[in-house]
Amino acid sequence: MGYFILMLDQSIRELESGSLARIAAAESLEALEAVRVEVLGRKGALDQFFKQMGRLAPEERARAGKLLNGAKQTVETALETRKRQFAEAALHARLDREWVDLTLPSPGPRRGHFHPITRIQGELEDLFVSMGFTVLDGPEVETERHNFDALNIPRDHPARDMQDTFWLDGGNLLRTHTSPVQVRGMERLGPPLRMLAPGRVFRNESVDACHEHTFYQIEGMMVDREVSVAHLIYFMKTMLAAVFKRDVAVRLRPGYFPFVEPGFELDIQCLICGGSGCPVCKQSGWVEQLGCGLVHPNVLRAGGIDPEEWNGFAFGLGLTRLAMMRYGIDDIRHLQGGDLRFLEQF
Ligand code: 2NL
Repeated sequence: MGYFILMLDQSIRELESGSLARIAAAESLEALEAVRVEVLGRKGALDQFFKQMGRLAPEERARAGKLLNGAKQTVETALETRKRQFAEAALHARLDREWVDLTLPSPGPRRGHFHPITRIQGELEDLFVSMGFTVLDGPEVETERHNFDALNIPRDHPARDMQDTFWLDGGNLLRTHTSPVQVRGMERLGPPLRMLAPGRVFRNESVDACHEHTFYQIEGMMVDREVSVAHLIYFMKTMLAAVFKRDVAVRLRPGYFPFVEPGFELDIQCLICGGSGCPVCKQSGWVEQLGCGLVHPNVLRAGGIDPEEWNGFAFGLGLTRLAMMRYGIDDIRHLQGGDLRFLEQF
């Protein structure tokens, strides 16, 4: 065996062991690829050796060829093995990140909750039922008689306009207040009576921060033999104390509603500033809360009740306004928008 072939043997072995060391030390797929290109690639180190084989004698060429092929195999196998190690390490890292503890107790089903307006309505229903009132329901599509005529609202009253009322084909309408429920209540229950009429009402007006075309009202009425404004004030104070969960000071101002006489606007002392003046009460110390009064004799008569023998008080208020006051909400559209991120706060 000549000197040249000995040198060739040694170089091949050195290339092989050098490559294996670099593969073992490689820390990335890129580093492995660099080794592959340098050693196994076209014009790579092994290729250079193969090219020199032509200069060898035939039997030496066979031996060197075997050696070279062996080195090539060894390096290829080492590359594959190291690549697989990388893949397994990546998989283990992922599994470490993504583990799930199957023994953890379940968080349970997510519980829903009532809309703030529904909650206030439910609380008021419970309170008035505890004071002897019956909660009534009625149709949202009403007759002109129940919504207007029976309530002593004149035929030329602006509330009957196209602008204020959604009129339907055939002369019916979407109720503009829950009063028609109380008209039906007078007819059905007869005196003496105490009733509460919560519900959805509709007004044909444009929507802004304070107005919706659809909103919620609660009305109530008590009819007996000698009902006075003192009774009215007692029930209103009891109701407002329950809603705001504290005693509230109230004041009455004269107010006009065709269905009551006398009629009042009832204000509460501002809950934000305590009456000293702030933006919510527009510096007046008082916030308008509801309308009320003694039921007009014409309305009692329209409900089949003799005003010579019976009288009563009635009141009406917007549930939306009440909810906004109680929760400090400044835009009515939040309450009706249906965005759970907002509603879940209450
Ligand atoms: C308001 C004012 C009010 C009534 C509603 C009523 C109903 C009948 C007879 C007499 Cl059947 N009165 N309801 C009385 C006074 C005021 O509502 O501003 N509501 C939001």
